[in-house]
Amino acid sequence: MIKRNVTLNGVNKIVVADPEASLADVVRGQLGLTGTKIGCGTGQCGSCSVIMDGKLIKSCMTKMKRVQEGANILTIEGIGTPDNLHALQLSWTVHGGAQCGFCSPGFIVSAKALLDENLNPTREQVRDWFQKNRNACRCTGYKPLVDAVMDAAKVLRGEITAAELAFQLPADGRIWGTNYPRPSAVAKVTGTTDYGADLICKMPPGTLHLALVQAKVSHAKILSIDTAEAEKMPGVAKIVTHKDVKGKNRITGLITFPTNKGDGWDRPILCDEKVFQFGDAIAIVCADTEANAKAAAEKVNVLLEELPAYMSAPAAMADDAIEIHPGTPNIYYEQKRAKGQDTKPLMESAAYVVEGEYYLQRQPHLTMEPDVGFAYFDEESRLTIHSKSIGIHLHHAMICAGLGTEPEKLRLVQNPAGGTFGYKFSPTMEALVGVAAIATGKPVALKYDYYQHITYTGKRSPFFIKLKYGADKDGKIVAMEGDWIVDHGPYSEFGDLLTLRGAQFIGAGYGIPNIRGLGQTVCTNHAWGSAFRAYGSPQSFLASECLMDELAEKMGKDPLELRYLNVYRPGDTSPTGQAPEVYSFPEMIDKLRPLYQEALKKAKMESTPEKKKGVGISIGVYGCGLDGPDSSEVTVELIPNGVKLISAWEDHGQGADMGALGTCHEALRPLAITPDKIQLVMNDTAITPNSGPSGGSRQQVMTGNAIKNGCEMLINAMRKSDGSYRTYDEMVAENIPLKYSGKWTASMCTPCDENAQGSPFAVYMYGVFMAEVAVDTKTGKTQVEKFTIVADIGKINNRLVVDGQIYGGIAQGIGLALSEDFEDLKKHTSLINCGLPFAKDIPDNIDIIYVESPREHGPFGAAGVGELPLTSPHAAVANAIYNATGVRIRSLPALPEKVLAGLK
Ligand code: MCN
Ligand code: FES
Ligand code: FES
Repeated sequence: MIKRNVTLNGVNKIVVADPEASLADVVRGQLGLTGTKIGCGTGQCGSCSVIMDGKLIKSCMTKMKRVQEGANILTIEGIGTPDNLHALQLSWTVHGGAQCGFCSPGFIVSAKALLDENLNPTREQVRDWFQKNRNACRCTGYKPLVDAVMDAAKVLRGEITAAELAFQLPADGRIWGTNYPRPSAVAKVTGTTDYGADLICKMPPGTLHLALVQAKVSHAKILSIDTAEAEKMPGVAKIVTHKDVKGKNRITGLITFPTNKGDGWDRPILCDEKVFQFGDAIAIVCADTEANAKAAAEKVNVLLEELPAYMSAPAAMADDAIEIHPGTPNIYYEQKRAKGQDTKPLMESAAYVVEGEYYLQRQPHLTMEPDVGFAYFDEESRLTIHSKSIGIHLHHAMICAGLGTEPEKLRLVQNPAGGTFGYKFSPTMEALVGVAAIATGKPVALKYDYYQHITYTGKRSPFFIKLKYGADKDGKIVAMEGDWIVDHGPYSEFGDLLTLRGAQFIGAGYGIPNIRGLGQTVCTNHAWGSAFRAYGSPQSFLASECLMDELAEKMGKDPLELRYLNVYRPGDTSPTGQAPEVYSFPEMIDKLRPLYQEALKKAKMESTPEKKKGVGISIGVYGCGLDGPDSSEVTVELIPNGVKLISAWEDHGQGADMGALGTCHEALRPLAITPDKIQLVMNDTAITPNSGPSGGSRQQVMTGNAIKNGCEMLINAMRKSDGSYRTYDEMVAENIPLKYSGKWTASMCTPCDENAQGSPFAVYMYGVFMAEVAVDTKTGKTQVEKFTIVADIGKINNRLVVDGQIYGGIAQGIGLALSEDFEDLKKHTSLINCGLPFAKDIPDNIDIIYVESPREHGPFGAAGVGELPLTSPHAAVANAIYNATGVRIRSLPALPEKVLAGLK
């Protein structure tokens, strides 16, 4: 042990610590300052940034032995507090810098170090600083963070006051459509939000810490599991294996379609007979400390017989491939698409025919917060599981039978989440902490390190797509044909639904009358397929939007004008045969056209043989909801000092709190209450009704409508005959109920049939994307210099939130286009190796143009937004690379070596 006298946030402290411990662990665990977050834990993300003796450092990489006697340490807690925000913290809230907020303390500390050095930086200097110091954010696309630093610097220089920077409530008190900062922003920017790992630091004594024994191969038969040696290790309370699981020991994938050849019960909680993928959990060590649990996990002996591992769909589809789940064929689901006439004769007679083959990679989510959860028995003896779940009621149904718990004895709670982007549409560790709590009867906690987080959570499923368009002499597409293969990894959950997404979105946006094709879902031994923002559509649009450019080229037509000719117009229907609810594309393209023409001119002017510049276009569409008559429920209750809104609008970081507050405030406008009078109660199956998962960009529409419905009922009950409203006391005195259940069902929707025909969603989001790129012809490296999106997401609830959603989604699209992948289990195991974009990889120049067509079925005209910006920005980038260089990249990511090979 070492002793140090340090000054921590201006206060003298004596610290006694293990010299090998990290400063991050000591600050968080021993000193209780959990504002400093641990993301990657390996110096790549900056979540743990602190300032020591005037220098910005990564506390996860700083061992206590390197902390000098008398060191002066500044953490986020020393920068400002919720009632005394530093200008940077205020600016972060005003610019929407904290979405999930997990990166915010690290960024703010980093920005403080920059402004201490240079109080008048340029935007480029701010970007350089974040790049150099490796401050990573997965939510915001960086631009709002640069905006925040620039405005904070103005306050610190005395050019504007903090009051001038702060959000001003409009005179009419209405917050709908404004930049009202989300309610959780202040806690996020001050480091006072407790995420899962912070809550674990604050669990009661006696909590057991868990470590997993995981498979290091991708496919094997389990011959034996020997825990004897591990049980004797220090601090071990129990080693849990499949034998300890009381229930079915399976997580059900809740198969969506009866034609699925599997039954959905294919994912073990703890492996019993087989290992299906790298990282599969085989046993759980429960011990007094995390270190003891991890040491003991090393001593569990698992004897395996390795089986051939099928690491991609074609390998698992080969004739000689064995069944990964014996009894279920590796191709376990097929989805036909058939609209209009047979396409064969139409292709033969078409004036123009183009075809191409495309592959979209296994995109990793790369949230800043690694997966985390804990479990205990509550005061009603309910097994209570806290996690990052963005579908608490859904996950309840998926894990209950596997655990062997009575449904009413299982409770799921969502912790504040540091981003999920859909990976938490799947249960991850919920059932693991659940079985450990049942087996030990104690509170238990489990944190994945970043390696586990990458290798043992779901990924975007790769699609292999063959696509063909037949067009008439003017370029109007008359027929589309094509098959797609979905590599869904070993677990079937939602694999059939994802395959259907191909049928819904390949070619979406265009009124193509005749379509044929077949999608196949394939079981493999690579990472299991989980949801990822825009689920199934980036795969679909890579094919249909790049092929559109190929058609334009073949015809000698401008790609934007060819799109203009083909986009939905009255009388057209979508690939599923549904009439669009609005026809905004022509107006959207009209808005983009002058900018596009200008961009083309600029690219031509600035292009040199060393740096070739180009412009690419794509369109994107996505549905808001789960297929068919999706529904949501909330409770609205009048309380003495306002209104309580109880919902399970789970928060990934997108802004569920703001969404709920903004919608509720708008619905309650007749009561003229201020936003602070609306109390939000969220995300606990014991308290909140089933609002459905935060997937499919559904909550603003589904839960938004349910909130509106509940508020209307309350207002009706409060209304007096003279048109004024009863007070709380008057309601109580007259014995009028105070609590109303708001519900909404998309009853106008029908799920798709066996030909993928139907009206699956009531509301869609529409986007037109334009990427401007420069390709270095020596290295093959592509830089996106500017990005423009025209978005129709209906009426906007919160402008700050939707701007943030769009910036962040586009940044993920640029990563998808150029760098991100999870293929090589040895290489793709860190943020940098997985290709996470840092500040300088994303343009500072991102323009958003809104077309707000009101939606009949959206609350106050709103559609969703979350997934729109990741539907097809990558296709615009791929098209721009072609425009710049003539190199057509059909398999992403467009790594420099691929582009270079094309150039040669
Ligand atoms: N909104 C609005 N006006 C509109 C539409 C939406 O102000 N016209 C706001 C909503 O109030 C909400 C946000 O935009 O705060 C997103 O709303 P919506 O599109 O309905 O999506 P959900 O709330 O259902 O969120 C899920 C969606 C999905 S599916 C993924 S994946 C996702 C996403 O949102 N993951 C995210 N955004 C994310 N953002 C962050 N920072 N982190 C993630 O993991
Ligand atoms: Fe320290 Fe990522 S750099 S947690
Ligand atoms: Fe930066 Fe979520 S706000 S990672």
